[in-house]
Amino acid sequence: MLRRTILISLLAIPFYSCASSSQDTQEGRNTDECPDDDAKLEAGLCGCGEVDDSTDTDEDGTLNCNDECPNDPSKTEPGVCGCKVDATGVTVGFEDSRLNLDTGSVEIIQGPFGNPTDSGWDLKIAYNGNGNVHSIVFQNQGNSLKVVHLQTVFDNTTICDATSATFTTNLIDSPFTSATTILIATDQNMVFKLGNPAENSTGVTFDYAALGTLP
Ligand SMILES: [Ca+2]
Ligand SMILES: [Ca+2]
Repeated sequence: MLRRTILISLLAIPFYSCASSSQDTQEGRNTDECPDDDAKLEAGLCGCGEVDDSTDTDEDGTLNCNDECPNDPSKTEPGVCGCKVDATGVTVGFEDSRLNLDTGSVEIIQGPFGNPTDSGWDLKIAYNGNGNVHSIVFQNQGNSLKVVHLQTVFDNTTICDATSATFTTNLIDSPFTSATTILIATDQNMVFKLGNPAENSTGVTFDYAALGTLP
């Protein structure tokens, strides 16, 4: 009698164990890929903790939710040189407008050029009557702004080009041509790029963008 009782007990242990494991699977606890995301049972397109969205703005084959550079078709992560930045167009009159970069954007200050070392502005477009290209970018030396002219494609110019460039606080008396990308570093070492200039009789339209901070 005692031997039969022991045998029944031994058979009973694995039976209850199997029943418990089967119950977990039926409740889905063993198949939930996102145990910390109440809204999803599987990673899906965008991973746990993210709402699935099939948008791919730059059409590089990597969805926005997985693309650290969603507007740069050449990159999916910023790396050392950063993602491509969106540029803004601005039109500046010769000698009658000054630009302020301090707010991270360009603010046009109408009025006389005044003293090149006045505070409150960062650059102006001077007019050179000689040659086919008349625009010359002068940075405000009084604000310790530094400048460099590069023969790079504006859209492809990154903070890495600024890192390896030789800036000067001197005025560069060279025309702002369509083959030129001008970098200006503020006293806070925030670097802006200017490029794609198009002149008319009263001023120049160009693109600009903030690239980031020099190390
Ligand atoms: Ca993309
Ligand atoms: Ca991308």
